[in-house]
Amino acid sequence: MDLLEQYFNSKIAAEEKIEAKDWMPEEYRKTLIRQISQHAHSEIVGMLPEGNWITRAPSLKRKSILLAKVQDEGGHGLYLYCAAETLGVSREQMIDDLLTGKAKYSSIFNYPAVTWADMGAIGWLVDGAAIMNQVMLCRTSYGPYARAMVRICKEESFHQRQGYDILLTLSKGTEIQRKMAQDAINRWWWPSLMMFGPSDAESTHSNQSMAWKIKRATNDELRQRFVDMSVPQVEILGLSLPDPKLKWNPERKHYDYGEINWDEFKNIIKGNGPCNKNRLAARNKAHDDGAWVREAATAYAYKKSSAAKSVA
Ligand code: FAQ
Repeated sequence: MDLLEQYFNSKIAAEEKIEAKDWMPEEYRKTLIRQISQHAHSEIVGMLPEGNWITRAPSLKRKSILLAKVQDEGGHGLYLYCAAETLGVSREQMIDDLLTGKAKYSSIFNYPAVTWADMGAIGWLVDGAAIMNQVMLCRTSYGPYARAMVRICKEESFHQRQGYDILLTLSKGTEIQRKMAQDAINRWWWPSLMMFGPSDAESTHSNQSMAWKIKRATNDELRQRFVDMSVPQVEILGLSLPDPKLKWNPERKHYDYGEINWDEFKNIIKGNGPCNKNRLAARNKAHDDGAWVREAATAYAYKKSSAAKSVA
């Protein structure tokens, strides 16, 4: 092991952050580019299921809250693309990988949001799962990623509360509203558990990412924490989680839960989920429709820099 690698390892061991200009192993760089860009893509594609409901929100107040939430997700995507750029990958390359279907994004965003109650379930469960995963990332070893996560987590907490508030309102409403809330929870619960990734035994990257302190907890540990957190919350709603095997285990001091449908997860990751094609088509259309904005901004920047040069 050469001196540079020894120094890198000693920084990781001492809980010091690795910064953009520091030497790092090529595999560490590649792992971060993969994870951060997938994370950024998830935020951007994640705007679509909720964005679809902005025009149909049931009141002006709900509409403004949802609009702010969806904008926040766009902002998260942009911080994360910036964090990934510090590792030497270009924004164009990352976007191209997303638009051509080469890059992954979170499986969860390939499910449809079919009723207003889904806005509640997404906020409560999807943002809740995202926070569970992202709180540990505030302590990730790469400085720019860790710092981006601090702000993102603060915003995600508001997102989770707004989702829970939607479900709480529906749960106190008419019988039809309660049913709508329960139906949304039934549809989003299992896909939310899949967000944490494959089981530890199946996870390709966990061991190395834990050793480098990119990940600070394993997929199964985070999934268990999420289950344990969700059970008392669903009880307050007076609703239930769709898992007959969910049961407190006094020895483990955790809830046991049923088997995740990993075939469904793998199928979605391969691009065959209910909305994969639709999501990519929407992102490609937005990219094409926005071409004139990018061209105008580039032309303006060029004009400004040539004007500055001629003055000089
Ligand atoms: N979906 O070895 P592992 C949000 C892939 S943000 C699709 O365990 P790793 C906010 C994985 O990439 C949600 N693919 O991988 C919001 C790998 O494939 P590869 C996103 C998945 O990286 C809310 C392969 O399986 N959050 O929701 C998934 O160590 C509401 C093997 O897996 C982040 O991205 C999946 N669920 O652990 C926005 C957080 N799981 O790359 C809008 C940062 C795994 O070898 C509305 N990411 N894969 O081809 C992470 O913490 C990690 O990357 C994990 C996966 C935990 C997701």
